[in-house]
Amino acid sequence: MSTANNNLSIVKGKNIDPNKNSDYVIGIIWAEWNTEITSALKDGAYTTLLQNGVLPENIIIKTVPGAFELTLGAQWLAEYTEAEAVICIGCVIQGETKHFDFICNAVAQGITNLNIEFSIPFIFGVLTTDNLEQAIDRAGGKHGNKGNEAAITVLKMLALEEDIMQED
Ligand code: DLZ
Repeated sequence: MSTANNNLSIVKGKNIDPNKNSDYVIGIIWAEWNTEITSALKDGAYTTLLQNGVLPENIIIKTVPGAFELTLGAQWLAEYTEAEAVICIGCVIQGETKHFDFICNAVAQGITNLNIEFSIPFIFGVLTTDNLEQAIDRAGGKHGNKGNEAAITVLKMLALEEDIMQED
């Protein structure tokens, strides 16, 4: 869990060799809802990929209207582009209706299913918070930037895949 003293942003680069990342093609799909948050997450993911050797021309960035649409958008990136992994970015903020639960469950399950179906990494970079302040804290605030973490996670998963495949 990401806390004030412990978030993945501070282990940036651990176990990652930037020299090996220049060939990866990575998709970023991000939701327009709560744009001020998701845009910061997307920028964090993009910058972290670049800092770790991924080439800008190998990063495919697309938007969907809301978090609910992330699953299909991510699937299309996997199906119709060269993306070998997809970072899914969204922000769902608890409201007064049950929308929150439905959207969070749907996108979490949808992204889980994509990982299994395509056998490539689809990273869950979706904030699910009680309020806007918690989201700001995790989009470049005191709890770091969840977009950075998502980028580190995708690179670690791609490195893991190569590592396991080399053992065959
Ligand atoms: C409808 C809705 C609501 C209430 N809240 C959010 C939210 O906090 N974050 C988000 O990304 N999307 C929200 N949406 C939109 C849904 O994700 C979806 O775009 C619509 O229900 C249309 O399918």
